[in-house]
Amino acid sequence: MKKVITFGTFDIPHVGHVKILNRARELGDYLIVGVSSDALNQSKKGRKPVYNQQERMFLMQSFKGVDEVFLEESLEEKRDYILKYQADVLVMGDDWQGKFDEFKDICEVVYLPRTPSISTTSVIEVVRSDEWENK
Ligand code: C2G
Repeated sequence: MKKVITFGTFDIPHVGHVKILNRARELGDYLIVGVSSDALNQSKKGRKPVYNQQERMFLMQSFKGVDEVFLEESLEEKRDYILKYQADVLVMGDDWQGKFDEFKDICEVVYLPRTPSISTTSVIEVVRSDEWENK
């Protein structure tokens, strides 16, 4: 069985998230998702996620095609997570292009193109703006 692993915050799940998960799943038979903890997100992006880690893990578990979910507590532990979950492929969006090449000794590393024009930040901005209220 070919296992695929991917990581992310997946806050306010959107089309870009679903697309990368679907494409990741197609690269193997079993998809494992490391969901960034609230603390990791705070240190990485300087803000609290809208949905907390339990909610984000629950949402990811509910996605068709996601077989297993765990909490990613530190960016530095990627190698340990890949080994622990015996992943054959690491998938990340191409905003991370080249950043995880160091793991090519233990798994295949694949960067998939991000879906254009959508992000958690842009959803927050649109909902906050008058533009949305007047739609
Ligand atoms: N993504 C995408 N298209 C978008 C937005 C996001 O393909 N329009 C992908 C990202 O490239 C990433 C995944 O969806 O692979 C999750 O995105 P984020 O929640 O923004 O996660 P990120 O902050 O990139 O966290 O250990 C690494 C981090 O946990 C990755």
